[in-house]
Amino acid sequence: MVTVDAQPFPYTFDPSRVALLCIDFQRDFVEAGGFGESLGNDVSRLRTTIGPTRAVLDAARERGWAIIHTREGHRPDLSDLFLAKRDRGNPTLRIGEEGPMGRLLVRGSAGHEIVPELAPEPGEVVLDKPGKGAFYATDLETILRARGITHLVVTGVTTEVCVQSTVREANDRGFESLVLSDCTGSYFPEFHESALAMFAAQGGIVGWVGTSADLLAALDDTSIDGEKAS
Ligand code: C5J
Repeated sequence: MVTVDAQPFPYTFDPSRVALLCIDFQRDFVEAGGFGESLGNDVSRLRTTIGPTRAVLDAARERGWAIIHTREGHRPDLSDLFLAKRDRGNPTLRIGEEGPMGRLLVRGSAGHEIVPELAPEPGEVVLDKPGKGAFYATDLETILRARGITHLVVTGVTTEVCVQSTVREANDRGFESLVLSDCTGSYFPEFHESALAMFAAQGGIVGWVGTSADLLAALDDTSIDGEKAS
């Protein structure tokens, strides 16, 4: 078992039953010219998440964890895009319209791809989702249950939108989530802090919050096969 210092109390998991979730590290959210910037956001605020997430991804790969990358986006014909989603944000550049990285949040466009630093490797699951929560209209729950996963280490953007929706959905399905504060980010620092505080409040009503450094330190203390290192 691995135990990580976390809020509101230490987070313990069986390394054979954990998955790393990397939520929506797409060029459209993290790079200039994408969907996030089209909404008037400063995307540089999200880029600080990439380095720590890469370190966690490397550790997860070394240990053979299940790794799941999600991408938010839509079919090219936009048949899975509700008007309630399309009609939000910047009216001059909506989902499906042509931006500097291709059609915004459309599957197959350059902006829909995961940033090269965190690109999926063969054998890792890449899950396309039309909504904010990664369980909504996807087979994520089936994939996790088929592998016996009970615990999720969560990274991704943005903290108060797709990360928050996903950890709440996970909690309702009985998964235990550790959200890494430096591997998640928001265009709004105050929303990032509030969302993290909400997860861990009331005795961890949604989940746990920790740092990549604390997770990596706990993994260093544990051998690759999950035994406590001597
Ligand atoms: C947003 C996301 N912010 N991945 N999506 O629209 O958080």
